[in-house]
Amino acid sequence: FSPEEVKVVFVLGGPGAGKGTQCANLVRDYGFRHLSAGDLLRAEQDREGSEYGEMIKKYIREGDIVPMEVTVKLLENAMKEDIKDKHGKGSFLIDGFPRKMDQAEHFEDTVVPSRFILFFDCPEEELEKRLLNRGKTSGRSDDNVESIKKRFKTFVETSMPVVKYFEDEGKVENVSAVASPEEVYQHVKERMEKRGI
Ligand code: UP5
Ligand code: MG
Repeated sequence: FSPEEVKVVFVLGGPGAGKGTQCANLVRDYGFRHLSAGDLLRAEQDREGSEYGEMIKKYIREGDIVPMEVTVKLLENAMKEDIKDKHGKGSFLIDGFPRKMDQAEHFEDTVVPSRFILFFDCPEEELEKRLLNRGKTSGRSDDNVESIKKRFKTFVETSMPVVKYFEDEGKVENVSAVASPEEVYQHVKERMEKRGI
């Protein structure tokens, strides 16, 4: 994809930080297309005939990161599909990706470099409270105490280094996610404007 025509903002933050919630606001107000890597993986897992279904199921329940080839392919296909009728132009919020260093490098080298990273900062106690609450109705196989602990561990050990890497490049907009969704969104909008979106 051409970096002039295709805008990508990575949306990162711990499990339950509010990535999906805030992306919905940005889609409404800025005309982005929202691509959640987790949602794409869950859809692939449930797709009849998928050769990756069982593998994805196992990784998600264990809070592990699915091998990047699968996730990058799903993202790339969704992006291609979206810009097909738009003369190659598009703006994407890539939610929950990249969460491992190899994914970040591979995507920026082979798909398109990101404009910046929107990072939602939230303490674990708050994340756990939100996820357990959502787990009552979400039906997600990873919204239970055991999987949540594993997701936190993966986030700290594997995904935070990615945020650190982008931070060193001056590409991270850090937003505190501990406030009402409306208040958090006010800060998000400020950061979007600051980055000229
Ligand atoms: N909520 C939201 N904002 C709130 C606020 N300000 N105050 C109070 N409550 C708030 O929100 C979570 C819950 O909190 C909701 O109930 C919401 O109403 C409430 P949500 O917006 O859903 O948060 P989000 O950050 O999107 O949480 P999510 O659980 O989706 O984050 P994860 O990063 O854990 O999940 P994801 O779907 O991205 O990934 C799942 C798994 O897929 C990973 O663990 C991994 O196994 C796999 N995966 C890969 O392998 N590779 C990838 O590249 C991506 C995922
Ligand atoms: Mg989400």
